Amino acid sequence: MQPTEHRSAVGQLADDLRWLEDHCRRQPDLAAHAGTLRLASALARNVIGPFLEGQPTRPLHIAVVGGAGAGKSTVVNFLAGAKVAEANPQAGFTRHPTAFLPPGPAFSWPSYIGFLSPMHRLTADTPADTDEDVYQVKRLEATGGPAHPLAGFVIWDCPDMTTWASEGYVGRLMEVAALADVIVYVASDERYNDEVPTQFLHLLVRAGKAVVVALTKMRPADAPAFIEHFRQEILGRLPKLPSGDTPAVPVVALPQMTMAERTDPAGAGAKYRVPLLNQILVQCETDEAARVRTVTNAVKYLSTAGAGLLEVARTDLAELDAWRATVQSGRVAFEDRYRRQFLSGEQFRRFDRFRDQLTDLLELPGAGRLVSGVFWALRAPYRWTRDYVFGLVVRPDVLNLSEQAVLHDSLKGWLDALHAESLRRAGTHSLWKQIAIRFDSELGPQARDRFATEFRTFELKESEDLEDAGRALVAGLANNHALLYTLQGGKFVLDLTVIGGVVYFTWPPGWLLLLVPVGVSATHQFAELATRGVAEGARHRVRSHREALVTSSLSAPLAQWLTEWPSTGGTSFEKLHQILRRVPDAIRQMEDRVAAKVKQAQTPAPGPPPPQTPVPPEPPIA
Ligand SMILES: Nc1nc2c(ncn2[C@@H]2O[C@H](COP(=O)(O)OP(=O)(O)OP(=O)(O)O)[C@@H](O)[C@H]2O)c(=O)[nH]1
Ligand SMILES: [Mg+2]
Repeated sequence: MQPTEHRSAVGQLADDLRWLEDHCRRQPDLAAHAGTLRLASALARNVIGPFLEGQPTRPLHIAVVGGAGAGKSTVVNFLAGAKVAEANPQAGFTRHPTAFLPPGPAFSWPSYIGFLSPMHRLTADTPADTDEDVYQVKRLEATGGPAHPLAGFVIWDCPDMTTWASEGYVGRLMEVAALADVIVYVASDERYNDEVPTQFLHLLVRAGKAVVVALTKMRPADAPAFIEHFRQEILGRLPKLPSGDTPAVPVVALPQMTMAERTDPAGAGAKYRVPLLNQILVQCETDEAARVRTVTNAVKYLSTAGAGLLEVARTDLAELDAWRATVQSGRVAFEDRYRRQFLSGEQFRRFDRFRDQLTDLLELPGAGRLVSGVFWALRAPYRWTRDYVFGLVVRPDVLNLSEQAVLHDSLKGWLDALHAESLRRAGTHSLWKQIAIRFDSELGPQARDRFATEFRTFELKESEDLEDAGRALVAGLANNHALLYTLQGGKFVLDLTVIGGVVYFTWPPGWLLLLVPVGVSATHQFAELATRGVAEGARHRVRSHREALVTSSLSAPLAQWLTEWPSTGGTSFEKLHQILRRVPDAIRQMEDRVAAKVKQAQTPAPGPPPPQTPVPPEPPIA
């Protein structure tokens, strides 16, 4: 497997989880879930990706985490052995992560593309309270003494997760916590059992992180009792590791220290520093074992937490589906109302003009006009009678509501139904709540504006449509010369036959010749009936065409826009679908790839054994 293949697979997984995190962050009650998703995407980006790509194991990473003002920066100084991190009485002072590299044999900073990528690396020394998505890397000065006990480690001073402002920077904490091979969880005497840091600790254990607890600020005499109490109250309730084992979490106390102890951790403060260092080193017997644990636990966590991580996507998609169904049923009601209240009663009177043109076409052209004129004159009594009788028996058209009024009412009905449904469901999910809240100020007015714009295009189209259908009807006959001449000739012959027949059967001419106008009127009536039938067929087609036009120009685009409307906040229907489909597969793949890579690393390469080099002794820790 090529590193680039690993990289794109990991990158896609990390991006999908990150997208979902942003999606949750926009919903106020999902902030905690957003944090979990950030941890998951950072595990892929900062741990699994570099491992699969074969990045060097060194450095291992230690992340110092905990509530605001718990003493994290102070603990970082103890790990570093010098006052390097900015400890500050203002709770929530540290706002972005800073990595401290102990002096010693150089190791290269991870070069994995995407490593910590949501944060920008600062190149200049910047105050710890700079509140931006950044991190900095600082190298500790060499003391000239023995090698630093954490020479192969990076020590991360992290921001808190408890102040009100931390919502804005908790992502930075997650980014580094995910990266860590060892977590130092700092809890102070006063705030050790706060809900938020405890939940965070649970999350880290579920992600399989090796945790060392540093309890701070208690009176030295109280330290043993406090440790015992913490073990029972907090650690006794920890969840299981991804392997199913109960986590073994060592606890170290850093009681209230004097200024001298705090400013000189390697000297005056050594009695507190050494047990802490020892506990960290115990967690990492070898670099390789520590890293393999970090990576395998990361994939195990993703595969066990995967379904839960995607739960939000699943729920949101179900709600979006419900919204789409509501929009669609509104659309059906809209079209139905238009059909009932307008289309079924609409006669398209403008179409009569084309029907009359069709009838006129059946008259003889050119010199035949004269004969047609005679026939027309002969039919005068018929026309008068017909118009008179029609006037008596045909009821005037039922006053049809104007098309615009019907469409307007139908739209109102549609929007009212959507509004009512959003109010009804507002308590069930934030999607509906958002719709209900923003209906009057945004959704409703925007929908009406769009409809008004689309209606203008629709009006133009419908008028063209009617003209086109009428013209096509007339042109269809006018351009079909064979049929036209046959019909014209046929009608003429029929008229002559009728006249000839009347003259023949009533000879000698008498008052019965009056049957001639009756006869030619009858043939004309027949022709009219035929053209009326053809015109009615065309009118019917215009009606169905109009129905299709309302759908394609008005109701379908509006339904599409309404369906997507909750997406203006960033929710994309397709994206949620893609994520639900892609992420579980990607996690399974990661598991397989990591397992294969671990196996490969554990299988000794064939060939002569490497030359034995003396192992340097561990630096003594007093
Ligand atoms: N006297 C005394 N002060 C301490 C001790 N440990 C920490 N402090 C002080 O407590 C304050 C907070 O400590 P920090 O190490 O800055 O705490 P933090 O967890 O990094 O805080 P934020 O970055 O603000 O979240 C600082 O003023 C420290 O000097 C201690 O043992 N004794
Ligand atoms: Mg701090």
